[in-house]
Amino acid sequence: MRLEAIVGDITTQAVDAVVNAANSSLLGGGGVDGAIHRAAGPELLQECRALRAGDLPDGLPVGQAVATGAGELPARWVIHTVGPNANAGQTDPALLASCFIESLRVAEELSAASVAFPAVSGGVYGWAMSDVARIAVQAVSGFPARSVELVRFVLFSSDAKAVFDRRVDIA
Ligand code: AR6
Repeated sequence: MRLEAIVGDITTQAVDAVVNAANSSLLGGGGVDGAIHRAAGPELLQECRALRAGDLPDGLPVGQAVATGAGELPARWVIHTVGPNANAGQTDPALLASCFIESLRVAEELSAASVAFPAVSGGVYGWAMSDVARIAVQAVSGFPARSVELVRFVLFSSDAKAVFDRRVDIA
């Protein structure tokens, strides 16, 4: 599995699966979540509503992941995960690691070869970017991938990319 970090907009990534830093409602929000829903169009929200009406009446728990189609995005699937919210006292690194591991597990179920991750919990949910990078790279590089060949971390600033690059380089 190859790991890379780039500066970019995750909604423009032509990968098999784009990971969304969602909230438990799965019904949209700000940040990456808002950008993905805007770019994907109403089909994505419809699929999320169907999940809530079906298997996930109480929403998606923190640290879990679930896939939908990707609407108008250049990706094939969106894998929604819910990061821990440090501002609400959710500071267990295992919960954040679980977001990356569970997202990759879902990607493997889809036989995805390429996956793009944002800095889950590194925005509104208040985790330090250095902690997100360390936990993300450790979780991804320890994952026993079969179908997934490329994991791309798509960061919104060159500062965040530099933090990820340091971890990717020693992984
Ligand atoms: N592409 C790549 N990265 C982005 C983009 C983008 N288009 N937009 C923002 N980022 P956040 P969280 C960066 O807040 O901390 C939502 O309202 C951003 O600069 O999106 O997990 C959800 O509905 C930051 O570094 O996710 C939840 O309620 C990183 O993505 C809550 O926010 C993650 O920031 C989730 O908070």
